[in-house]
Amino acid sequence: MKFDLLTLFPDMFSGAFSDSIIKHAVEKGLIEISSHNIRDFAFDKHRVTDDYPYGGGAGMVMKVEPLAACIESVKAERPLSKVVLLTPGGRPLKQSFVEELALEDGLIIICGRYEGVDERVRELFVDLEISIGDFVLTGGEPAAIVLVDAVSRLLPGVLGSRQSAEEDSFGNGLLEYPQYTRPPEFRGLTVPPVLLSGNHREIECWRRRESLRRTWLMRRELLDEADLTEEDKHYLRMLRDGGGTQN
Ligand code: 21W
Repeated sequence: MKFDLLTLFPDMFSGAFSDSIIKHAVEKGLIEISSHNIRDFAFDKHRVTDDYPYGGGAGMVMKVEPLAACIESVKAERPLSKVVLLTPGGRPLKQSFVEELALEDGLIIICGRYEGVDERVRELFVDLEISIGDFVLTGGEPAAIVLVDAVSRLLPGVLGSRQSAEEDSFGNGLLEYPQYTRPPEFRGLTVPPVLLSGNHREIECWRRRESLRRTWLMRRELLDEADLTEEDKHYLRMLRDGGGTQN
């Protein structure tokens, strides 16, 4: 998968993809990441990339001409890639949406700055608008790092066989179960005995119930979409009826 990042601040990405998993995926040729400085496509004397909003108001708007030139230059190299605009008003990123994006040939990702981009960029070039959540960033760059990371780890070969993309939180639609490693006691807090029992059937059952219990407590709405067995539903009914004493 090819990621092209269009930005006014390419330095924000240096270091961002040098962590072991993403870096390794680049080295193995599983993904390719390039950043493009939008300012290199501003051809006026002062290479201006933003301007005052028509109609007035605070802040600046990213100009259409440099963005158009930058997008067209990258798109010419990568005709199959989808053009993504990262914006607070976009479609909220969810694991199911990340799974859809992982099927694409490539993503050309526009990182907005200032108050936003000239609407004609959307009309002319943008295939998808994405938000990473309901909070306000200073620009699209941190969102681009999140998007590249989340999509990359789903591509075949990116995660080692030990880390599986299936098993983790949201991969199965539930929150994670609690995890422990040595020592068996720390400041009076002990590891749940079932994890030391060696009974793999019981461990699996305990972990599933802990996932269900945490999801019920913290993110109840996720249970509507999760794949639940009859046994899961039975356990959830017990939680709902104020249980929790029976395991
Ligand atoms: C923040 C851009 C606020 C625009 C019209 C009139 C990309 C982001 C961003 C930013 C505004 C994402 C306005 C979650 C985010 C991003 C920078 C407000 C004001 N519009 N996902 N006035 N949160 N943020 N525009 O902030 O670029 S994905």
